[in-house]
Amino acid sequence: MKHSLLTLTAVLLAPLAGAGAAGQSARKPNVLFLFADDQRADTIAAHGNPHIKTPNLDRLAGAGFSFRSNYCFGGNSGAVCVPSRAMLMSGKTWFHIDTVSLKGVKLLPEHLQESGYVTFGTGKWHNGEPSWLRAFQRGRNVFFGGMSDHTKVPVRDLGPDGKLTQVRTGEKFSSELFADAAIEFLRSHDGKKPFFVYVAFTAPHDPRMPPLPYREAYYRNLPPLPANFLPQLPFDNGMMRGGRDENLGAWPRTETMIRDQLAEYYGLITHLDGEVGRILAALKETGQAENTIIIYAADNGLALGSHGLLGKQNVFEHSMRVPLIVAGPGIPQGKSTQAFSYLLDIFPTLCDTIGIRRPAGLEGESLRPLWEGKKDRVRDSVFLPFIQIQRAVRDHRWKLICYPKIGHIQLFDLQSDPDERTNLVDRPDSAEHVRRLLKLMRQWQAKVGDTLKLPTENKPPEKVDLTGRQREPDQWQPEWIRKKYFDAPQGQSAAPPAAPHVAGPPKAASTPNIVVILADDLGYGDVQCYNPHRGKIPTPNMDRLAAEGMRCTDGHSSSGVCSPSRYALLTGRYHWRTRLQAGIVGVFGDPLIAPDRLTIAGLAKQHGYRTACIGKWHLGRDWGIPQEKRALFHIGQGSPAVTDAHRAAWQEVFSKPIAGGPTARGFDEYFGTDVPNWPPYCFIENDRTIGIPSEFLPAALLRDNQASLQGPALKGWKLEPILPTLGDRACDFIARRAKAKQPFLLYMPLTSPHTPLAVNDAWKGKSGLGLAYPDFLMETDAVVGRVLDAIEQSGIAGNTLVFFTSDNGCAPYIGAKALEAQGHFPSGPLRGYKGDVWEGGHRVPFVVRWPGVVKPGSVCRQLVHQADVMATLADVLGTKLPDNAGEDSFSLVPLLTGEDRPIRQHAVSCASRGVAGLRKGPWKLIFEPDPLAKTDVRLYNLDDDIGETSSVAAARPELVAAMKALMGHLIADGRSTPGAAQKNDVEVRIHKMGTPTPGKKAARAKAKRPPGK
Ligand SMILES: [Ca+2]
Ligand SMILES: [Ca+2]
Repeated sequence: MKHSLLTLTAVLLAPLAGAGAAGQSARKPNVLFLFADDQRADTIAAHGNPHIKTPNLDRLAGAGFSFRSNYCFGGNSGAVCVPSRAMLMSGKTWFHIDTVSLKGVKLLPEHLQESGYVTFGTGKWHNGEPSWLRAFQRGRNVFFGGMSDHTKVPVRDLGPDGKLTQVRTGEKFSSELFADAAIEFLRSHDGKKPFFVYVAFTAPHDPRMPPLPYREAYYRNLPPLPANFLPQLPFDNGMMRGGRDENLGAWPRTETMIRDQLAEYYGLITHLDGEVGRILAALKETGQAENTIIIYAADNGLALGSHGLLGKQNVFEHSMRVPLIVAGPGIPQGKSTQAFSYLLDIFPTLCDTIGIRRPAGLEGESLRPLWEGKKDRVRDSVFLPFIQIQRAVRDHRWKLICYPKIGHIQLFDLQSDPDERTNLVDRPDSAEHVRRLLKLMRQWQAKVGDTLKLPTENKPPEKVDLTGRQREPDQWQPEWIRKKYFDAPQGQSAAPPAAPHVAGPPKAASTPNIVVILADDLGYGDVQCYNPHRGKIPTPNMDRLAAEGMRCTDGHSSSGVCSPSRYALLTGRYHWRTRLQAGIVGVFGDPLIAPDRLTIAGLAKQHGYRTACIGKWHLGRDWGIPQEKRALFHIGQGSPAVTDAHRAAWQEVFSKPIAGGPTARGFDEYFGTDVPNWPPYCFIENDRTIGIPSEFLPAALLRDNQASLQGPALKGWKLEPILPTLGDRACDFIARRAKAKQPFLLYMPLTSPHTPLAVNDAWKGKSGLGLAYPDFLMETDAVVGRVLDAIEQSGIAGNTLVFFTSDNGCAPYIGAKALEAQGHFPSGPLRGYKGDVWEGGHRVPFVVRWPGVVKPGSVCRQLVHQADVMATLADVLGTKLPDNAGEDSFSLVPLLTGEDRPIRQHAVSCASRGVAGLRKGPWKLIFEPDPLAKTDVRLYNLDDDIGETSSVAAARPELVAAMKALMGHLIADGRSTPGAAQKNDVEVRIHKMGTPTPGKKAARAKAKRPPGK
C-alpha cells in the first residue's frame, strides 16, 4: 500500500518536475542560506528594535518563522567565528570536531551534494580551503579568513579546473561583492538540480566602515546606549588581557564613543539588509522563490558597549544570541518562537525539511516540529561553553555564568532582568537556583564531554580598571577609524565626521539671562516659519527669533492643555506623575506644584538669579476660600445680581495674601492674571489682587470666545488691556534688571492667542481673514517683538538665552475650520488640535536663541520636550540636578552647541483627557484602542506618516510590546532620566485611560468639564 502510494505520487509529480534522475531531485526545494557575521540578535527592526532600519529582513521575518531564542554554542577560540561556523557546517559541538580544519567530518553542503544538490558558495570561509573545496562545487568571490577592509576584500573563485584562482582584490564593498556573486548564480542556474547557495557576508563584522550615507543616517539619529551599558567590565572574564575586539575603543567606554560605534554598526547592517533585498529580488525574478527555503542567521553576537565590552568573547546574551529566520514552502508566515535553538540545529532541520537522511552523530535537533506546531520546545535549557574561561547555562527564567579561572559566579533572573545587569548570586534565596543550575550545567558537560572544573561558590572578583591602556589598530582599520578611535586622547572619541559643530560649548557655569516666552494655544502651523506654505498669518517677530536661533521641529509640550504642560515646563517632570491625570487645574484650584518641588525659577535663584513670572499662571493657588463659601466664587454662566453675601466673601478672601502661587514656587516677583477667561477678573501682583473684585462681568463678555466663566470681577474690568499690560510689565522688568549686575530669569506665559480673543483696536481686521483669532495672533506676535526689542535695547541680547514655545496646539473652537477654508492650517501638517493626543495637540513651535552658542537659522529635528528646559538650565549653570528634581528632563545643550544626535530616546505627551502618547524614535504609541484594526493601541511611524493616518499596531506586535514595557518602566521608575528611582504622587493611569471601562463615559465627561473640586 505504502509503496503504491509513493509510486502514484512520483508519477503525478513527474511531468511538473521534468524527466529522469534530475527531475527526481528537482522536486526538493532549493536552499538559500544568508549568513551574517557578528550580528546581534536585537538588530532587526521587525524583532523589536525601533532604532535600526532593516526593511528587507523585516519583510523576510513577515514571510517566515523567527527563532527568537537562538544561540551559538559557545566556542573554543577568541575568534568565535571559527568554531561557530564549524558547528553550523558539521551539526556538532566544538568538543567533537577539529574546528580549524573540519577534517574528517561530513559537512552540510557535502551531505546535500550527495542528495542531488548543486552547491554554490560565496563570501567568508574561516575553516580552511580543503574543507571549502569539499563543500562546494561552484564558487565565486570567496574570502578565506576572518576579516578584511570591506572595500578591499581578497577574494578567489573556483576555477573550471576545480582549483581556486589566485587571490584578487574585490572592487566593491564586501556585501555587494557577495550579493553580486549570489545573484549571478541564481540567474544562471539551469534548474536541473536543486541548489544550496551559501552567502556568508563579512558584515557587520568590523572594521565598522559602512559606506558614508549609511553611517551619516545614523549619526543624525544616534542609536541609544544599550540598557546594560557600562564604562568597563569591572572584573577579568578571561579576555581582558588581549583580544582585538575589545581594543576597538578606549577604556572607560564613553556614551559618545559607543553610540558612534553603534551608528557605524547599524549602518553596516542596514547596508547589508539592502544587499539581502537584492538577492531576494533576484530569487523572485528568476521564478525560484516559491520552491526555495531561505535561511537568515549570523555566527555570533557582539557586545558593543553592553557590560563595558566591545567584543563577542563572552557568554552574555548579547554575544551568544543570534538571529535565525527560516522562510519557504510549508513554513508559517510572520510567526516566531521563544523555544531554545542553536545554529547547529540547522543541519538536522534541513535534512528533516527536505526529506533526506541525517548523518549519524549530529548533535542538534530538527526545528521543523516547532514551526509545524507539533512541539513547543526541542530542549529545556541552553549551555554556552566558551574556551576554558566561561560557562553559562540558562533555562526559561534563570541564567548562571561561571568564570572558573577566578571562581566567580553570576546569577541572573532573565525574566525581570533580560539585560543581565543584576547579579543575584549572593542573595540568600538564590542558593537553591545556583545549586540547581550548577547541576544542570554538569549534566550538559557530561553530555558533550566537557571536563572543565566548575566553581561551587562565588568568589568576589578582583576589580580591574583598564583606563588608559595602550591600544594599537590592526591593519584592516581604515584611516578615519584609526583617527577617530585610536588617535583621540584616551577615554575620548573624536566627533563623528558628519556631525556639524558650529560653536564651542558654553563655558562651564555660564550665567546668561534666561527668558522663557510661553504662548497659549498657539498651533504648530500658526507660526509662519513652521508652516510657510499653509500658514496665512504673518508672524514676523516669531520668525525673526527663529532666524536668529534654532527652530526645533519635533518639540513637545507634556499635554494638549494648559496646566499639565506648564507643570512639566517649570519642573522638568511629567505632569502625570501628579494628581493631574487628566484635565486642568480647576477654577480656584489648589496648587499643582508641591511646595518642596524645584522649579526652573527655584534653580535659578539658587544660582543668584532674580526671577520673575509675568503672565498666566494656571497652576493653582491656596486661595483661602472657605468651603461653605465656594459657591459665591465660582458662579458659572450668566450675569446674576451681586449680593451682599458675594461682596462680603470676596472682600474677606481678596483682602488677604493668596498663598501657594508663583512667589511661593521660586519666583521673586509675579504679575498677571491667573487665568484670563476665568475669575477672579483682576490682575494679581505677587500674592495680592490689584483691587478687590466687587461685580460680575457684563453678559456681553461671556460670549464669542471672550471670558468663559462668570465670577468675581473688578468694576469695569476689560479684557483687551491684559495682553499689552503683560508686554509693558515684561519690558519694564527687562530694562530694570539689565542695569543690575545680577542675572535674571523671566518666565512669560502669555495669555494669548488663547481666549478671551480680546483684540485691541489697532489689530482689528489686520489679518484680513475676518476672524478675531488671526488678528489676535498678530497682536501676540507684536508683543513677542516688543519683548525681544527690550532685550536688544537693554544691551543684553548677546548674553540672554531665549526660549519661545506654546503650551499646546491651536484650539479648534477659535474658528479653525473657517481658517482652513481660507488656506490657513493652524496645525500645519499635523493631525488634531488642542486637547488631542495627536501631534496637533502637543507638537508646538519651539525656538531657542542664544547668540554665540546657537547657530543662527539652524533647524533641529531631534525629539525635544518642554520638560527639557530644567536640565538645560542646570547644564548651563554647570550644576547637577538632585535625584528628586527634573526627573523627566534632558539637557538641550548638546543640540544648542551644534551636535545633531538624540538627547532623549522617548517622550510622553498626553491628551487633555489623559490618554498617553509615547514617542520612541520615530514611533508613537497611543494608548487607546483602534476599533477598526481591533488593536488595543495605535502605532504610527511619524517619519513616514506625520499625519498619523494609518496605525501599524497590528503589523508590529513586538514593537508594541516593547513600547508598552517602556511605558511601564517610565511610570514605575518615577523618572525617565538616569538617577535614583522616585515615587509618583498617585497611581498613574494615563496608559489605561483609553481602555473602555464601565465608568469611562462618566470619567470623560468629568475630564471635559473644567474640574472643580
Ligand atoms: Ca563572527
Ligand atoms: Ca493652553
